[in-house]
Amino acid sequence: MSLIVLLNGPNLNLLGKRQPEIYGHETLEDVEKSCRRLCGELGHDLRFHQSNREYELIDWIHEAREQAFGIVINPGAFTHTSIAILDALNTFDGKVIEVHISNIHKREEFRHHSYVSRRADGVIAGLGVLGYELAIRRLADLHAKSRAV
Ligand code: DHK
Repeated sequence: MSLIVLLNGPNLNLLGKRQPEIYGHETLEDVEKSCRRLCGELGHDLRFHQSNREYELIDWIHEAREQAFGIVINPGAFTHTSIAILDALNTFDGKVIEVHISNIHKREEFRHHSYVSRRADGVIAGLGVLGYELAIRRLADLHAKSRAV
């Protein structure tokens, strides 16, 4: 299994246009391109999705169960509200890295709590869109280590 599933939640389709002072100028297509390039270099396949609908994110997590060794997820605002996404991630046996483009801890109080962090093996926040690539590198590393033993 060499598949990584990368999921983006609500409003991240507007990356580059939406509050660039917080989320930067790169678009989600830019992020997808750089993540695909990196996965290619690392010898992994990438499935890249974005949805504004909670159930779609949950369905993609379920799909990943039998197919992927790792999930990178930026759940957007569902980070702070969704027990359903947490429950879905708890059905997944691989590694999970949670990514936030902005530093959620420096922002409004309601962004400080993450349901997803109760499941995540690692959390990246505030490193801009570079966080996605770092998350992929971490998953690739963990995968290589798990095969070495
Ligand atoms: C993205 C969002 O859409 C917000 O709702 C989160 C996260 C933060 C980010 O930084 O990527 O609070």
